[in-house]
Amino acid sequence: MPQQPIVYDAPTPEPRARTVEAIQAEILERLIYSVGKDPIVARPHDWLAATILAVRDRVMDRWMESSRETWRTSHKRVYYLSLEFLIGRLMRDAMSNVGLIEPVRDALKNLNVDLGDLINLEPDAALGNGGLGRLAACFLESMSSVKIPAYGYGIRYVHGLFRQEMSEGWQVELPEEWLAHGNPWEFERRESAYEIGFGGHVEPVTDPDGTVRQEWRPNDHLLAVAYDTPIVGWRGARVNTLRLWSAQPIDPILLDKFNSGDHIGALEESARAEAITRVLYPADSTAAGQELRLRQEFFFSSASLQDIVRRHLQQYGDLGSLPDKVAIHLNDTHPAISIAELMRILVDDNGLKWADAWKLSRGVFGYTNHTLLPEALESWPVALLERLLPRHMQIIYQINAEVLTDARVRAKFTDAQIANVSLIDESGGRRVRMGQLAFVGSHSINGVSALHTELMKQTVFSDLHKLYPDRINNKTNGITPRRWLMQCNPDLTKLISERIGPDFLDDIDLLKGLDAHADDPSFQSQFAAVKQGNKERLAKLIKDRMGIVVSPNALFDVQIKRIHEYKRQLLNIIQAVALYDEIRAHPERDWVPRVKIFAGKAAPGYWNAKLIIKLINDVAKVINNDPAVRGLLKVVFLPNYNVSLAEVIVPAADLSEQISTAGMEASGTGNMKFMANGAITIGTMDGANVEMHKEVGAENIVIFGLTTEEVNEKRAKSEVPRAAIDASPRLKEVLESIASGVFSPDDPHRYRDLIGGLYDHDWFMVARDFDAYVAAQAQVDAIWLDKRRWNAMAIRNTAHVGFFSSDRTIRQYAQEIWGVPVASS
Ligand code: 26V
Repeated sequence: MPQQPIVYDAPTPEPRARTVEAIQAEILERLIYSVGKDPIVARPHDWLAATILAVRDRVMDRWMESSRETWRTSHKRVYYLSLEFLIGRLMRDAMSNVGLIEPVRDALKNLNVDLGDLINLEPDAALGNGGLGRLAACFLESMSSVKIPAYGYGIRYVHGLFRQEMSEGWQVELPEEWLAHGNPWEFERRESAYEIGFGGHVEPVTDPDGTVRQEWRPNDHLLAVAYDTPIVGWRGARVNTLRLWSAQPIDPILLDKFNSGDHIGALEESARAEAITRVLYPADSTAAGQELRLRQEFFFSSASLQDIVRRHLQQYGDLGSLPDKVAIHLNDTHPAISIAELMRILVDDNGLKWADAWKLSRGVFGYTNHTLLPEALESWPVALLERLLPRHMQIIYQINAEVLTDARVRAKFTDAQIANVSLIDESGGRRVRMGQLAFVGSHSINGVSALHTELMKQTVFSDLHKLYPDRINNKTNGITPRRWLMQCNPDLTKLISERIGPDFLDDIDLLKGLDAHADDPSFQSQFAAVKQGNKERLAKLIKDRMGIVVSPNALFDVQIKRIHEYKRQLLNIIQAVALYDEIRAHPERDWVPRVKIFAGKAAPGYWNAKLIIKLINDVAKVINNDPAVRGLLKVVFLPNYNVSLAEVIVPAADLSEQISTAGMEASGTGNMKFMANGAITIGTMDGANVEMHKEVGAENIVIFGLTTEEVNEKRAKSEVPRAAIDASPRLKEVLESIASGVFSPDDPHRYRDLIGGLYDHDWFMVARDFDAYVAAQAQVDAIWLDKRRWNAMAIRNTAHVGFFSSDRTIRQYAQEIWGVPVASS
């Protein structure tokens, strides 16, 4: 039985009025009474805070109603556990989803404040590295939009992803301060605080009935305090909660020490606790294996699990109904320790039998894998887990014993197969493999594109897939069309509405109606005019930030994403150098003017990635200042890539670079954002590009390069790339020029090793895909010169993006993994 009677129909005030006058009055009221500023002296940040508070008020009533409805109806709740939520700005998103942009704009105008200025002032919530974190943010918005009762759980990092600046072309990292002016979106919930333990020992305790329980006695404790942010869906369909945990000491001041005069020592515990949620780890492709990272993972997993179990018991009174009422999703393995923590809560704290607990637990968890890169697969030294989480280590051993027995007895696995499925990696020092833990503890394991899911079955999880063949499934990623089309490209949204009517705003598949207009010259010129306007805006940003003048008439060729060798920014910049050589050698040809635009951050410890940024900047300096180029080619590296910058670049792109080595990009989601905004993709058959090729049709995408099988073959043969280089005089010349210091006269050997790697092993197939890439770029030029063809292709890309809406993805998760009913669109 529920522990407390819950009142569902308590009175609430009337919802806030939405007229311009009411909003204007409230912004003023908030400015004076909540921000504490006289309008005469208020600074832009004060107006921003007041406006956010007024908008937030208009989300509150729906927030409470959403929550009450879930209690009233006993619907199943989804909990999305993610160490990253790369949200970006929230104000425009919230205003747009509840239809407040115009009244707020007018209200502010009456107060002599420009809404656009305020929008640009809001800091990005950059609590994520890249694709995985941004996907979590799109999913939150979609879960609200398709009316799924859901919570996002994560960490309230004081510092999000570092700010990137350039110093003589090198990346430098600076701390990011998104909370410097406070955060009007969040509600601190001091009453929702949980104790989190670390270390100590495990004690067997005999209960009065003679059963023996294991009890974990941690020797180190801290508090997890909840901060809630409302996430409103399209047309206010539902408001869900993003609950981020902040670490705080249990005793903020150690009074003994304080009273004995050791004022600094008295604050030690406070500093130690707060360190856990101070900073986001900035690497997204190498598991750093640091203790603080494991502490972060357990801290947020334990707080979330305690919160979920408390809420469930409060409403339902028993744990047997957990899988019927609760779905917990693990966004990669980062929260995988949750599996052991739930077992501990069920068995040790609540006295369930192991087998019953295991069944409940597996019924609750689902796990998504986001990368197959071996260096990114998390594993923790057994000794570290034993020291930090001794009871969890015991539980992991027990889970492993059962899995291995099953493998040996039922599936007759060989020793090699046993070693593959074991949760313990014995190849080096002994380590716990979090992917294996997440797999065996979940009823569903999914990949993020069709190709990636197949590769999961063939590679890292091949033997686990044999043991449990019905668990792996695919859920191709998606993006929210609200942020990535309607909000970031209002002119295109308006144009589409005028042409096919506004119903696509609620049913994105209706964009297919644009197909019928793709060859219509008048629609083509309107579509191109919108693109031109967006390019002018980006050209201005480039001029303002970099002092580089680019022509909005040139082809905007864009690659924006984390810098990684497998993403092959190197291939792109090498092609730029080849083009530079050609333009100078054949000035008489009909060259298509191009602007190559790059942006992205490198992990601070990833040397080659940082060197690639420097190379792009070195090449840019030479090309942009060479009069022989006559402005036909410009190279721009825009610093500090983030969600807000993407929102300006994506609508202005003509060409979307999705050129990863086949088999290495799990899905990509940037590819989908460009597609929505009418860019043409040049890409390999990798990740979700494969499905884009299918959705948009082969004639509307430019595909090149080795396939996954071909890459594997070449790697297996340890084939040396020298033949490919020798066969391509163009490539040879470019590589020699870069390696010999043509672009780095101040340090001629700077790129010797980077380029040497291409001769040596060329793991990422840069050399072997080069000629195919150049040919594909020539094809792009030819299409560009045929404006009608280009425009038709661009329009068809927008028309066929519907499949890549995260609403579709989320509906599939709901139906096929979480067991949650969803309304169709
Ligand atoms: C791994 C690690 C390793 C430990 C240190 C911190 C850290 C942080 C993140 C990651 C996982 C990164 C995996 C990732 O972002 N994968 C991307 O996921 C996207 C969404 O599914 C997908 O579109 C991209 O192709 C994939 O690279």
